[in-house]
Amino acid sequence: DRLVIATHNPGKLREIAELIQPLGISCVGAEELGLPEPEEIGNTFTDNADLKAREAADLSGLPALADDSGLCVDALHGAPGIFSARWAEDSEGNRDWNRAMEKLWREVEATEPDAAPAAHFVCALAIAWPNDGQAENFEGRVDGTLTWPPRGDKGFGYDPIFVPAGRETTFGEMDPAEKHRISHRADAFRKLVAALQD
Ligand code: ITT
Repeated sequence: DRLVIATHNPGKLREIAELIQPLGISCVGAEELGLPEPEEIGNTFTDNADLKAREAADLSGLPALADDSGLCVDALHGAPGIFSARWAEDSEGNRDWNRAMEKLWREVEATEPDAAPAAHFVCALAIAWPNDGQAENFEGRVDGTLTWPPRGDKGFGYDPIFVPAGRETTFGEMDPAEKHRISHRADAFRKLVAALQD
């Protein structure tokens, strides 16, 4: 049986594929199956992950894994949080990460001019099986600070402005293997793998 990776975000899909690879599970992306992108109407990372996993499982008839994630900034009371992707969208729905990072930094600067602003990434994973109204959830987190200007062209999304705690380089400057040692996504995957082995 194949596992559907219920994401339309290529950066995420690549990371999830790298994290799943050692488990020897064969995967297929939602886009490859022509699955639609569900509207994320939930109020939490977990609700949105559930909704994406359940819809992909029901439509494909295969088990599905979804990831809802985002960057939460303390000085902005947890924003952009579940709206992290939507912050990057223009009125036509096109995403521009440079603009999103700039907008975020401007808002942070307005509240906390010269500190290294505290932030964390969250990753909520959900696995769902077809026509089973529920999903299993695993949540991961990584703490750090924001930096400006952006550094590095690896990773995706907000990686160039996030410095994980205890490091000096941004996620954008790290090789995938290094990011996977500490990332919110890898943290959630460790919990998923531990649960599957029980
Ligand atoms: P899917 O819903 O199709 O999976 P999405 O991009 O819309 O893709 P989310 O709603 O979960 O996914 O948005 C998460 C956003 O948070 C994502 O677009 C990134 O901008 C950001 N994000 C999540 N994990 C990240 C990471 O590891 N590095 C940088 N940014 C990340």
